[in-house]
Amino acid sequence: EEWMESAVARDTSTKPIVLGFSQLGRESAWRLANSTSIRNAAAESGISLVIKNAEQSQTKQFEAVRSFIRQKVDVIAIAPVVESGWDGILQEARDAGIPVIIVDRSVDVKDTSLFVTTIGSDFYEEGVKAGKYIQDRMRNHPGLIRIAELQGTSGSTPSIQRGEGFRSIFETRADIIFSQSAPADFTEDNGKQVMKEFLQVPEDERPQVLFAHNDEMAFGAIQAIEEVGLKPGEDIIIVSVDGSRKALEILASGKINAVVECNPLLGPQLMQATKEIIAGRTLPKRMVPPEDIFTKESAGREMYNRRF
Ligand code: GYE
Repeated sequence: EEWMESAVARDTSTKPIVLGFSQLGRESAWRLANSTSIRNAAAESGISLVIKNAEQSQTKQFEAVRSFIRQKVDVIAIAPVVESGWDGILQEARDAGIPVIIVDRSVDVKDTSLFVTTIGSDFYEEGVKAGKYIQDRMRNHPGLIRIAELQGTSGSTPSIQRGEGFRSIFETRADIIFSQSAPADFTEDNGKQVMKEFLQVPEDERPQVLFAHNDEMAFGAIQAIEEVGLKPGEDIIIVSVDGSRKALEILASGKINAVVECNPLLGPQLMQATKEIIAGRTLPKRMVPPEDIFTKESAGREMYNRRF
């Protein structure tokens, strides 16, 4: 009898932690690197990972969370596609007694005790960095400066906060106008399409600056700019966010002028947090990885270090 009990006890203590992760989609190199980082870190730390991809649908994310609840996973992680609408589903997880970690983007809920912690970047600061670069780059430019903006997914934290951080730099500048701004969902195709529309204005109304909320939209925009016979990086100064290797290569070639880093390699921190929750430790409410900005000078050096 006794040995049986201890056998059961030992089995329980060596049973791997099960983590259910609702990833929001596959729209960018950033996202693919984020998923890979989480898969690798889970394997390395002996955590059993169940990952579901929601293809940009919040409803699918709800379904994923409900399936994790039915499977009785130990911890749920969510990379939320948009900020709003999470109160109910997080309550369902709480009722089931399963702790939730928010990864990458944020949720906007009344009761922040519905999640343990958020692991992700300071997107407002990324916008500030992009704005400061443009301010400096355009400091000797005479007359009005028209800025076009390719936003990410509407209602997503990085799009909201990158936009706000960027604008905060130009609040007192009457010579800077945001002439065009529209969402392009963080994808290359939409970036190209929306930029094409932006360029269908009289020549003297074209933007001199483009702020793309991620690299892929900048890649699409570069094609659109070249198709109307303009030089990206010269006729239109371009800043993007993320810092994939491809973006740094294009930065080195001069068609993008600056890339603000956004770190997708959140896997190790997520596994660490998962283990600490299971061990009953208290975590800070927010964990932010350090990030930089790349320019033509640093791109050549940095691109070989990129892991995505
Ligand atoms: O910048 C973009 C991706 O949420 C930080 O989502 C992430 C953003 C990233 O599609 O490329």
